[in-house]
Amino acid sequence: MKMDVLLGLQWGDEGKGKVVDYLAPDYEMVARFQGGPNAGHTLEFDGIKHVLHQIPSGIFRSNIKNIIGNGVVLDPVVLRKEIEALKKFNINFKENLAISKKATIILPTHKLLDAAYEKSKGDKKIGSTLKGIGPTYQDKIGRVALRVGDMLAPDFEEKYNDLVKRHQSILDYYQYSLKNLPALEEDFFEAVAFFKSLQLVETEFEVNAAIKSGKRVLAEGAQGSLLDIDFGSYPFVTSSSTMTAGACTGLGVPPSSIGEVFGIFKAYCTRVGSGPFPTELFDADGEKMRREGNEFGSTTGRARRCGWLDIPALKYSIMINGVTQLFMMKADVLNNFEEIKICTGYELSDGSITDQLALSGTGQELRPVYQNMKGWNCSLDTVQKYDDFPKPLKDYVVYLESLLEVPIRMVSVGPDRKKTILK
Ligand code: 2SA
Ligand code: MG
Repeated sequence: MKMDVLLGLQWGDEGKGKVVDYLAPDYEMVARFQGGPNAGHTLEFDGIKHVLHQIPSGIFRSNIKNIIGNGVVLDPVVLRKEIEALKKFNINFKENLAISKKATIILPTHKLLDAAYEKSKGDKKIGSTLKGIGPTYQDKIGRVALRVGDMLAPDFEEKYNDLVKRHQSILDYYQYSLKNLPALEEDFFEAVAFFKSLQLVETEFEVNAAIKSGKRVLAEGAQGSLLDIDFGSYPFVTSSSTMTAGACTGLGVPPSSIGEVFGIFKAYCTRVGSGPFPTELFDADGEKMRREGNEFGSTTGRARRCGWLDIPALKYSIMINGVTQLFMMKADVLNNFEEIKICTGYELSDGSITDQLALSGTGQELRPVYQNMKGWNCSLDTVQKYDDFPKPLKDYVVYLESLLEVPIRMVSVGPDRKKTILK
């Protein structure tokens, strides 16, 4: 058996949570391999909306083992709050959630550092979620971070104090106030105590054993490929490997064990935070997408930037991830457009046209070249199967498949589990 991987192909918020929830009945294990509390995965069923940050999206199904892998950066305070918020669902966390002892822990000072670094960048700030992601990964690569396994050792507090001392000297340099630290530390140590009641193991053994024994395993990506630390719009990226290869390093699974790669994309584009976005709209159409799509950050509440679908960007993500099946989300957000645009290439400053995405380091401004398509311009409320789709929407799907050269398996026409149309 192989492990399937599910990832966002744009700048995050493609609807990954909904697709994991939809596919979950086919799986016995769902594993997060990167990112941390910066993620916001939204699942909606039985009229209730749930936003998960660090807990894998398989948690609502009692037959699924959920894994937080070594590639994740974990905030104990946020995890505790997430678990407590789900109390009424009677989830057996001790049984159904396993956390890697090799996952890196986010300290309160990592969050302060995140804010200090952003402040120091002025108008060149990344637009970080301020959850401490960048500084924690920095410490991991710098080989000074604390890991989940360290929490179990008798000298944890000593190690904690050593690292905090380092952080304090950096925060002093940035003249960043530490007045909130004692309150944050109180929450942190309470959460550390709570953490010890959870299942903390070497998850690479669990995941590989599951694959070997024929269980179906799904790796759940967070953020999106265009935010990848290597291939995203650097430096306006997150600090982890958000691609298929990241699922290998973030879980300890060999590349030969990867099966299907599910690429999730929205029928248009959004981005939250700073950085290049070639098809961004600053007009009434962009405003309409934001309103209809309720495009506000599910972790920070920030308004998301909106724009037309970008084919070269999607092709790039499909290439670096080896996507085998596509899932198109939020088609219903485009219900009230008479005309829909698709970016098929970029015009460079010398007038030439390219379809190769290069979001950073070229000094080139990418001016999108658009192809216009007729909008379906009607509600999709009564649609129950692909054959019910209005013709312009079918044309949109078929045209995208021809450009992207990967089949679109499913189209989502609303947030609820039921609003999921198989092709
Ligand atoms: P960070 O906090 O260091 O990872 O930020 C670096 C960049 O990555 C972007 N980023 C995201 N973009 C979209 N969605 C994300 N998750 C939340 C959501 C975000 C929110 O689901 O809506 O609520 O604002 C996410 N996480 C990180 C971030 O905007 C920076 O551009
Ligand atoms: Mg999100």
